[in-house]
Amino acid sequence: MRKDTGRIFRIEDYRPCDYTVPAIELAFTLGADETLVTAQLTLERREDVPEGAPLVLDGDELALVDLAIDGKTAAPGAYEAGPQGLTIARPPSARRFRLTIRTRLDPARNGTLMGLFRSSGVWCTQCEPEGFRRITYFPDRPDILSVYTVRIEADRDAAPLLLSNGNPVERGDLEGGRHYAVWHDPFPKPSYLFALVAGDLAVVTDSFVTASGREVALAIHVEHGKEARAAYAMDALKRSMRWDEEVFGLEYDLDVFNIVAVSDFNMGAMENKGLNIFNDKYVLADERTATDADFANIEAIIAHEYFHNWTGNRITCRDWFQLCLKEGLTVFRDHEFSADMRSRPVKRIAEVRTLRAHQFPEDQGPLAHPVRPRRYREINNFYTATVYEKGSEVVRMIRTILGPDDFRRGLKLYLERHDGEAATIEDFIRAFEDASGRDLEQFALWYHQAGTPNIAATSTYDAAAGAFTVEIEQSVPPTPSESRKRLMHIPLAFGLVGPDGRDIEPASVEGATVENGVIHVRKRRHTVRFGGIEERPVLSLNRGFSAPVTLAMEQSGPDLAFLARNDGDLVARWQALNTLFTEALIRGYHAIRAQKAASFDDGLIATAGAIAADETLEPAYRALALTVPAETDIAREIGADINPDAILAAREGLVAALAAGNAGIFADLYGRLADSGPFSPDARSAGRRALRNVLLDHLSAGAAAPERAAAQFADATNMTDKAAAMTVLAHRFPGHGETVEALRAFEARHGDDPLVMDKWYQTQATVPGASAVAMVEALTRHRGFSLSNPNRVRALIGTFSTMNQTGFHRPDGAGYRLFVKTVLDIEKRNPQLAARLATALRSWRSLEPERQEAAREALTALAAPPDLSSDLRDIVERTLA
Ligand code: B3K
Ligand code: ZN
Repeated sequence: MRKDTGRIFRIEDYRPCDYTVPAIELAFTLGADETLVTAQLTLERREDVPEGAPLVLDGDELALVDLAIDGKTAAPGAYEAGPQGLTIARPPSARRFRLTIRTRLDPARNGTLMGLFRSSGVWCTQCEPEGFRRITYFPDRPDILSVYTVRIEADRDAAPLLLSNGNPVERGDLEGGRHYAVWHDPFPKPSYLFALVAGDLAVVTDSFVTASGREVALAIHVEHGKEARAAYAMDALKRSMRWDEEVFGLEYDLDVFNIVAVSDFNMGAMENKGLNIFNDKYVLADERTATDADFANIEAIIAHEYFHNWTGNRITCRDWFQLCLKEGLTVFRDHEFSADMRSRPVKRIAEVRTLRAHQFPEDQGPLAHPVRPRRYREINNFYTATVYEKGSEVVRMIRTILGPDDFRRGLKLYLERHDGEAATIEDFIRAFEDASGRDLEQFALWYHQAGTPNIAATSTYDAAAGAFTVEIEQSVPPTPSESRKRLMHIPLAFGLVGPDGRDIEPASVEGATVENGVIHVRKRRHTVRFGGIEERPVLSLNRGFSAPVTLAMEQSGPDLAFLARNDGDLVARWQALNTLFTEALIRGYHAIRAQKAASFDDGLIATAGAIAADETLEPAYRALALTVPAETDIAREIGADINPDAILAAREGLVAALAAGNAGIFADLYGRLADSGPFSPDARSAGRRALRNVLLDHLSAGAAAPERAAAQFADATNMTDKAAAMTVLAHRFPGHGETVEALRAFEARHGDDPLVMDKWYQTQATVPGASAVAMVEALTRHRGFSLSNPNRVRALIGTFSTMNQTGFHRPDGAGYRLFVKTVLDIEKRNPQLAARLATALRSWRSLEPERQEAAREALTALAAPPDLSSDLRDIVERTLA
């Protein structure tokens, strides 16, 4: 593994490489134990670089076999090669020359899951961001674009399937039961997009005819016997391809498109040119094994990786500081796709929830960084919610500011101008400025400045003057290494909701630029005066979550309840009820901490009941509305001196009050939503199940016995209903006979299906309370548990540490001790996974003092080993700083 060197990479140090690599030929000889790689690089010295400038190539844990320069074996003194790099001090003076590098790899022992590794016997690669240097010596940086030709040779029985990027050119048999295939990718690409897969897999095929009439052969490769479970992914792929043509005018550009599903993968999936590699969790689904959430994730991730073909692959990043250039934009594109495939408001609410749950804590804690960071120690730690999700929000704001037409023109200009190039955020912004004639300089701070801006707003109505005045103030809190912040351009969509529930159009506006229902906040303070307002309106601000900010609005309970029932913007309407829930929970929390009972307002309970019963709202929307903020959401809103036990108690109190106050409505609805007819994963059917399962949880909170959940578990004909019932049993009725039996039956039925069993681990990892630690510890010794399968580790340890607030943050530190031991074990083989897990401690300073001390000890223990990887060292040191 890559040990920490302490080196910091800075954006201002960027300079182009002295040599480019216009072409590379790779030959892989795959063997049971070792793999031999021959790389033939065509190198070209840049015009402005003097003859003989040293050539420095990256490597990571490499073993060189031999090296030839222009076909002649190089003498050992002609170069310096070590595991971490190769330097030729005096390369040939000709502008162009060739290097032939042979390296020997041991994929079976590569636990990092970077470079070439084996997963369930399948050879596969992961090169982003710096994995290619684990295969051969290379200038492994995204601004080096090369044309790849790849020959793969392997045993025919072990690997009937031989895949790489681009189009297939040739294949044939060899002596001794071996065979080979040659692939050529005509599109120059950075090394991080290289991929190879070899193994014995089943295939599902289909085809797609592009808008211009080219036929593309589509294939999804999965483990034998799992072919039927790839049907939904194939359907999602074809819908993605059509959608990108229709919405963005972007067509696929190769003859084939391959997707491979593997079971050991550090991330969701990877967009390698023409050969996407997926965590099988995001490919395989059918009603008996996958939940509706799994189906939705598959649709989104298949689309995301496919969309990268243009935003990421055809136009890539100049350096890794520009990661959001491809990720933020591609997340925005996949969000839009899902919104078109499903329900737009429901999708938007889900995005807001995700952003708040994952990005806000990052932005508000020790790991905060700008959407485009300026420095990093380990780039793998920058595949963050800030780069991805906030990066997407920034693109969305550009559309809000420019309007859809100029936005489309700007994006088209960016794609045309930079096709085949490695670009920067400046290039991206310039395209929108050029297409729209607008100045985005102040707006660009969203890329450069970390931290979640806060908007404070108040409003007053002057009936005599017919004026409604809104006071808005922006502030950006300090973040690590950025103590002083500049004022941002924040687009706030809004509405003035009249007593009849309709928006009032003001006759005049003063105090800020207001365009198309958006207030453009650019100064510290704005006093926006709306004239010609005859009745007192209620302000609906940040509609559609137009800006990723925290909002502190002085709004009365009745006004919020009014918005929750009437706001024409469904996202803002959801927000109003959510704010009411949050405020009630925080009051309950403080009451509990003061040893008093929490009580909940009848009006709020009735509002929630009315929304549950409102048949004009789609079920998926009602499910979101009735979902009480999670413990982590409440903790984030409280902000400091957190006691997770009191949060859990407050939340349980509210859920029980909702159930008690609406028992009739909930039970009736639960009965009427029962599934009838054949299963369909479509959004409408999924929405009905989602609502029914939220109701099951609420009704069970008010029930003395687990009958309803046990019956649903027994009767369920799909995994969504079954897993939901199992979770309600485990969380609300721990230790009950029905719960024990359900967990046993689930394991007996699905014990040999890892993806399904992950749900079983997750359910138990989230059982609230102090006893979870012992249970999770026992599960680490369960025969199905393995530290080398990232999905399993995330299901148990990742879920426990991020979703089980009362168990993980036990005041005696027992949760942390189990966590530290496991993370350090994982670090030895897979540092990237260990570092990702360690971010669970990032909000430790917001805990109450006793837990804070225990967390500090845990972080100190994580930092203690002398030879930590750069991945874990980077996270732990920043978290402790
Ligand atoms: N680009 C990859 C992520 C690579 C992560 C490397 N640690 C998947 C994606 O965002 O589409
Ligand atoms: Zn991506």
